[in-house]
Amino acid sequence: MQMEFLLAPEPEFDAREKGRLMFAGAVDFVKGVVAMDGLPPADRLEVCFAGRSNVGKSSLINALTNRKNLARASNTPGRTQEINYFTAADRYLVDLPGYGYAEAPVAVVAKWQRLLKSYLSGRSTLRRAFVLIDTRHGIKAVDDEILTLLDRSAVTFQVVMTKADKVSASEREKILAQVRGALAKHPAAYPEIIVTSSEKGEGIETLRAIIATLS
Ligand SMILES: Nc1nc2c(ncn2[C@@H]2O[C@H](COP(=O)(O)OP(=O)(O)OP(=O)(O)O)[C@@H](O)[C@H]2O)c(=O)[nH]1
Ligand SMILES: [Mg+2]
Repeated sequence: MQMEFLLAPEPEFDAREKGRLMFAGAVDFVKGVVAMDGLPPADRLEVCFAGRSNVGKSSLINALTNRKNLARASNTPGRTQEINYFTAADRYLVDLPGYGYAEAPVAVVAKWQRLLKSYLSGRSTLRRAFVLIDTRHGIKAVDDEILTLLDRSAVTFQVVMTKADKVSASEREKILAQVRGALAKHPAAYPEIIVTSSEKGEGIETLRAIIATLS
C-alpha cells in the first residue's frame, strides 16, 4: 500500500490537554552531552529533534515549552554543538546538533556527526525521532542520509515541517508533495507529517499532544 503521509490531525481534547499540561509544568535542562558515555541513564521515554543546521530545532523546543531561551537558538548555523537533554514530566526531550553544516572546522563537524549518528542508531529508549525539514526547502540529500540511518536502526521518525510562516500556501503544497515522495522510500517514516511555525505557533499544540501521548 502506498502511504499517503497526511497532515497530523488536530488533537482530540484529552490529548491536547495532556500536551498542554506536560509543557506547562517544569521543563528543565539536564545536561549537554559530548560523547555517548555521557548520556543520562536510559530510564525513561525519550524523543529527539534532528535536522539540518539552522532548520529550527532549538526554536521548536522553545516554542513547545513556551520559553524564550531554554534551548539556545541562533542565526549562526552550528549553534547547538552538544546533545542537550531536557526533562518534561516523565520524558526526555533531546535537542541535537544540526547536520549538513559546512562552515565549522572539518574535525569538529566530523566529531558531532559521529556522535549524532551513534546517538540516533544506538539509544535504546529513543521512542521517536522528530526530523525537522524546512518548509522552504524540502528533503535534501543530507536529510535522506539520516532517514536511511533511522530506517536501518529501526527508529520510527516523524517529519516536522518548520518555518511554515515563511512560505505561501501554494509553495507549502509543492514542498509537501516533494516530502511525501521522499518519505515513501523510508520504512521507518511515521505516516503523518506535522507542519509548524515556532514563530506563529502553528502546529505546536499538535506536537505537544503527540509527545505527551506517546507510550
Ligand atoms: N520565521 C521563522 N523563523 C524561524 C522559525 N524557527 C526558527 N527560526 C529561525 O531560524 C534560525 C535558526 O533557528 P534555530 O532554532 O537556532 O535552529 P537549529 O536547528 O537549532 O540550528 P543549529 O543548532 O545550528 O543546528 C533562527 O534565526 C530562528 O529565529 C520559524 O518557525 N519561523
Ligand atoms: Mg540548535
